[in-house]
Amino acid sequence: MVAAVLSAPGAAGNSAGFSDETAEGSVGPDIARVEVSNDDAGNVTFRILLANGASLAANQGIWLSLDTDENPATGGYIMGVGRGGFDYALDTGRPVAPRLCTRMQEVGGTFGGFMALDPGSLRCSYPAPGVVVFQINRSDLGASNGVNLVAVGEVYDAAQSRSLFGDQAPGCGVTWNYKIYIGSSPPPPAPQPCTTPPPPPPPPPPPSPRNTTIVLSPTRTSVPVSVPVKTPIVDLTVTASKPLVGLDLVKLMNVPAGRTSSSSSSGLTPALRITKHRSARKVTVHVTGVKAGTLRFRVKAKRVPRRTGLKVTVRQRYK
Ligand SMILES: [Ca+2]
Ligand SMILES: [Ca+2]
Repeated sequence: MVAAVLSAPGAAGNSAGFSDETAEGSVGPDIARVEVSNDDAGNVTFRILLANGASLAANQGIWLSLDTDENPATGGYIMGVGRGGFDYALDTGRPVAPRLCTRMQEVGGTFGGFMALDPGSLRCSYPAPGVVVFQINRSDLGASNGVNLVAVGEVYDAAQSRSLFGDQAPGCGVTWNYKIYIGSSPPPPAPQPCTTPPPPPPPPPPPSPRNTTIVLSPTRTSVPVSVPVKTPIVDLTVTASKPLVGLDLVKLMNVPAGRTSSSSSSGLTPALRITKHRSARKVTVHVTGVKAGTLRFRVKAKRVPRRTGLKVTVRQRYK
């Protein structure tokens, strides 16, 4: 049961060959291989090769079960062949000369089974010893684009009214699949099921807080500070080592990257929104609408009795 794709890249239509074990011990003809091909007109040829080139005996035939919509959930199950889902069957027919062949369609009803149809484009032939050929246009197989298939060896009873199924190729309840390609290349793949687009990548982690230490003194009660910023939200915290009267953070401006002027703060930071809380030991300023660049401000106090260290913490956030 080895499948081998025989089609060359770019060749019109498609072709494939499937090999079956031989001498499995079944009654009737022993199928060794099934070769399938189709042309661009949709004519599909099934070549059933019998083991050792043996020709069909007068009481033997070949039955080909076809799941022509490649859907095991539709169609019928017959006499233990495969796992069902067969929509059509091709049969060599009764051993008359010349042999006829029959196109059958699965029918439901009380007993299920297959009903003979007008053969349509079906032709069968026996071009060499041990070779049975069915040819049929896909239009007579439900406009099939591909088939799951099982070939079965048959033995007719003496009255030629019933047949006994023997060798199945492939056996074990499985099927072979053949794609009917029209044109030089396979059809485009079926649309992929809807998938949720991947979430956008998270923003880069904000820089860790930057600390700056400044010193105020009785003779220097106001100190300029400039810190680089990258995020739209910045929390500035000024913490004094000792309480200071009038401790404040003032003249805050945002100089976007590429702008060097600090002579006028009015035009530089039109979207800046500031919330400030003050105490004698600490000033916190929450700033939003910050553009990447620099934040400049002054830390001051009204009265600085003696040299006092202050820690300026800059915490940057995206939200
Ligand atoms: Ca076999
Ligand atoms: Ca089916």
